[in-house]
Amino acid sequence: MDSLKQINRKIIHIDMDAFFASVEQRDNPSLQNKPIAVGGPEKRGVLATASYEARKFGVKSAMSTAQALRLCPSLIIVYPRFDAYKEVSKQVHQIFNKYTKLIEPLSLDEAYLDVTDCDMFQNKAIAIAKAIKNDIFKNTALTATAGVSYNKFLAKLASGMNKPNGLTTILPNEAIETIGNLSINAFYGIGKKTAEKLIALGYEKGVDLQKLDLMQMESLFGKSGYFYYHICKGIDNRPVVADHIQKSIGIEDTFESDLIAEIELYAKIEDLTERLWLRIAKAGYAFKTVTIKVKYNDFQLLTKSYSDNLYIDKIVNLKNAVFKIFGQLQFTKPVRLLGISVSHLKENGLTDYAGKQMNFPF
Ligand code: TTP
Ligand code: MG
Repeated sequence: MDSLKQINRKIIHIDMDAFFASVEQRDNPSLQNKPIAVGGPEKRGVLATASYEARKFGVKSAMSTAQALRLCPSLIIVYPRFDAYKEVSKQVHQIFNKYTKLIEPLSLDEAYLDVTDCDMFQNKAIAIAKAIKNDIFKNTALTATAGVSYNKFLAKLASGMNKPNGLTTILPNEAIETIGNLSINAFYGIGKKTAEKLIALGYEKGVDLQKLDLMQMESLFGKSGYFYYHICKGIDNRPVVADHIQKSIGIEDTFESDLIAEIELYAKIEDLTERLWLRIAKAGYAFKTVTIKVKYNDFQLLTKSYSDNLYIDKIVNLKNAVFKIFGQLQFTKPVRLLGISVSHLKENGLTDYAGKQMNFPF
């Protein structure tokens, strides 16, 4: 019964194509049809994404700019313009809103839509997805890829199968076979390490996992065994959760050259705290949790959090929390990135406006 009910849902996953790069190509005609990448400078920079022309050379997200230039010497590097991407993201979200209110954004360029109750196009999800793609193109001059199925896992899998500007459907009677053919590396949520372990044990494709019972899946995946056991059978009960609420506010800096001296790190963290407070103050949130993120020069990532029982609503308390965490961190390796974020937010949580103004000359 449960799985029957699931098959009645209609989920669309939308993912903008080469998002940052496409916005740059749209806004600057001299970049069109050329291999471009959006990211940091040649020295120490990392790429956020690359145009499809650049991907032919093997250039991709998270690659160092230096390596990308070795693969594709004619690559044009463009610095990111986050405001432009946010603007497009807002426009696209407004388009989604015409079709359904059940929108779950995953990032600036990706979202799940539950169109089960959408009464446009005779409730045909493929036609709705087509209309959304057209609407996005008409309004933003950018292309998006859509995946259509009866749950989130399959909708996202479908959109990944045919990019860019694709529209792929996985029908209920195709799910088992499609998942069976999926290589372990391509399973959403299975990380590189787990995939390597599974492959070493002889599990290379979905079909190898589909043969296992729940207990075997739990011994392979631990707590996630239950989830993947059902995923392999094409069952994913996760609802599309409309996400109107901001979960965290953060700020981070990648340094031109690595920081080693504690005094430099201290100055940097103080500067970041003050800049973060400006953002918090603008948004008006109080918060309970403060997190510091550190990326070392070998790309090892470390996060450490502190949570207060009461909401923090003053910069002095934010600073105390930040330095409490900072004092517990070991800086054994050169640092290339520092970030701070606050979470467990409360709207309109800042009452101490006078204090805020005194702390900060605007
Ligand atoms: P993605 O949707 O993963 O990538 P994309 O839109 O560039 O390309 P695709 O056609 O394959 O969907 O990410 C969306 C944006 O998020 C991307 O344009 C830039 C940013 N991003 C990063 O900054 N760093 C990353 O490592 C990734 C993967 C994305
Ligand atoms: Mg994308």
